Amino acid sequence: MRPNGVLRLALMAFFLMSSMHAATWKYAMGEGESDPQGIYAMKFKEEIEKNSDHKIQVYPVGTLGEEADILEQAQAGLLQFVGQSTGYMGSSIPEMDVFFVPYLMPTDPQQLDAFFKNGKAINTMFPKIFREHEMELLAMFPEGEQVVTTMKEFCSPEDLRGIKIRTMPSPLLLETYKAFGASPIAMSWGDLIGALKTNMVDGQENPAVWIEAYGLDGLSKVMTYMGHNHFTATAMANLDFFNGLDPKDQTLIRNAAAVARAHVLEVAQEFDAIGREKIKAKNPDYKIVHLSEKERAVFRARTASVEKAFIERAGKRGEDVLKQMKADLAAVTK
Ligand code: 6CS
Repeated sequence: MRPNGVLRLALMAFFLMSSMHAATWKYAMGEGESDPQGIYAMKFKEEIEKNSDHKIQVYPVGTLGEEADILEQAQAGLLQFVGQSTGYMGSSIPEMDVFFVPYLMPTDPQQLDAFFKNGKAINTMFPKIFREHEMELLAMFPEGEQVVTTMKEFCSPEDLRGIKIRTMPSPLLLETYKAFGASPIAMSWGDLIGALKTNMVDGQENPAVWIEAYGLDGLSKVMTYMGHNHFTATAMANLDFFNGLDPKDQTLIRNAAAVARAHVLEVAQEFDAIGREKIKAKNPDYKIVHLSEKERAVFRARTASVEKAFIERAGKRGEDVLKQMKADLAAVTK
């Protein structure tokens, strides 16, 4: 074989190997590109593509199915990555419902950062739990403080009696709003706008950035901060896919996930404030209420039944996760 033939063969093998190595990975998420999960995904994509020959194809919510569908697709290996709201995960990973036990997270932004960055439950316990469900946890992050939109003001469980509050499909969120005195209805995001317009539900909870972005303030009269929770999102990889990668690519993914989480932790708080300001500017008559500590204490006193319901469903490990979340909360708020 002529020398240049050997060289050509070597070059072809090299490019074949490098093309085999350069992949396009699918990343589906539960929000749009300009929403917090989208900001996370686009930063992750930027980091992966900046530091390797791989590409990331991002699929916003609705392109490959609704929020409830994409975790199953990722677990089946149809997707390499998935971004998901915790409110859609409790039915497949019961321990994830711990994120719906009220008053378990700090409200102060710095304390919240530390809770997500250093908490043992999130950074040590959940990665092990996710692996049992065919997923490699890459990041968890808050998108903004949960705030409740309704047609009438409320400041006590009595005021919420008979009020139909939509919740994400997490079984524990129904328990939470029953404990708060309301009549909760579990519903996917895709059905909520119609349900609000037809008075099938009276209200719902989401962060201000989401309320403003999707016009939920236009379908309510007041939004109330109870200090009861934050909207938490996750980013994960299919476990078989991740374990099948060479260590270099695993490190690439973990580094990209860490950079993206730091980025979204930074912008999510600002975004939430911007969302609130936009609501005030758009609709000066719209009421924004912050319950007092005394009023919050009445709701907080009702969380025991929610914790009990969580442990009944998530078992001993759920109880251990709950204990650790409380210890993590104490560690950042002391
Ligand atoms: O309320 C929901 O279901 C939606 N809310 C947010 C903040 N993200 C996606 C989720 O589907």
